[in-house]
Amino acid sequence: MTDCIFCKIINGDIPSAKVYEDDEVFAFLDMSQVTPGHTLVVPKKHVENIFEYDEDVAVAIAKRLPKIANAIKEAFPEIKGMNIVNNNGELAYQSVFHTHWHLLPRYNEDDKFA
Ligand code: DGP
Repeated sequence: MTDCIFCKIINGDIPSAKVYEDDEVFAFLDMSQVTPGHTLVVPKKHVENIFEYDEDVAVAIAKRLPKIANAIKEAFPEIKGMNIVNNNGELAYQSVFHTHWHLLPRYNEDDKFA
């Protein structure tokens, strides 16, 4: 989709700090870095949110989450846990309408990042 920020990131038209890429999935650091290593995992196919997923998109994301979570944990050895969050629809705080999964690393005393 031409006016989608995340499609532009996937295509390399907007720079990003890439964490992972294969033929179906792209992952990059969220610009807000709620905690260090905060990553967004997105399907390359433009899908607005969970209400539009087909099984291929669901499987593509689900299959990669553990691998990407472990890669982030390796890069940030102080990680002690991780929240995985997916907002769907404006009312649910979705602000970019290309579906994405937030991987939010948790650290001891990470309220200091708030
Ligand atoms: P959500 O509220 O769940 O739709 O989260 C959207 C996230 O996308 C938000 O945490 C900030 C991030 N974001 C928006 N635009 C960009 C961008 O151009 N680059 C990067 N790296 N992140 C972005």
